[in-house]
Amino acid sequence: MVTNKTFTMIKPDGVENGYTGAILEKINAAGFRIVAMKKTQMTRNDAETFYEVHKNQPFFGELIEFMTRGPIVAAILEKENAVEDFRTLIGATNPLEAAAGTIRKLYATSMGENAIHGSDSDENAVIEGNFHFSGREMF
Ligand code: 3AN
Repeated sequence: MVTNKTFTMIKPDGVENGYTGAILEKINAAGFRIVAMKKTQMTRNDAETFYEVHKNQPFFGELIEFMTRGPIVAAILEKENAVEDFRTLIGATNPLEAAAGTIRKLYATSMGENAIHGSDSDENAVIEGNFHFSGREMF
């Protein structure tokens, strides 16, 4: 099912480094509508649940430490072809491989601390959006 929605988090490094405003401007300029948004901090349990698919990866412990160490900005975004277009806007997981002008090229520091998350499918966008927001927070 194509929902025209995706889910994003500005990760703790992006917030700590003061890039929240600049990243939101790029998201707006690319034509995404902010359906829901909040600044919050994930608990260990939140992060372990959110990233459960990665639990057997060697970087899982590092990922959980990182994602819980400070505030994030979580948002649901809407645009035609949202999931794919947002993945293009943020760039490759490894900022060294991210295309020029992408959010990760501009604001990420490493493969682990890569500034922003974007859902990788319509199905995951719904799961991830529902993880962070209730129906009455989505407009
Ligand atoms: P993406 O966020 O581009 O979809 P995934 O889903 O493969 O990438 O990985 C989820 C998160 O796990 C990444 N955003 C990154 O923070 C972290 N991660 C992925 N690969 C590595 C790695 N080799 N070393 C450290 N952290 C990693």
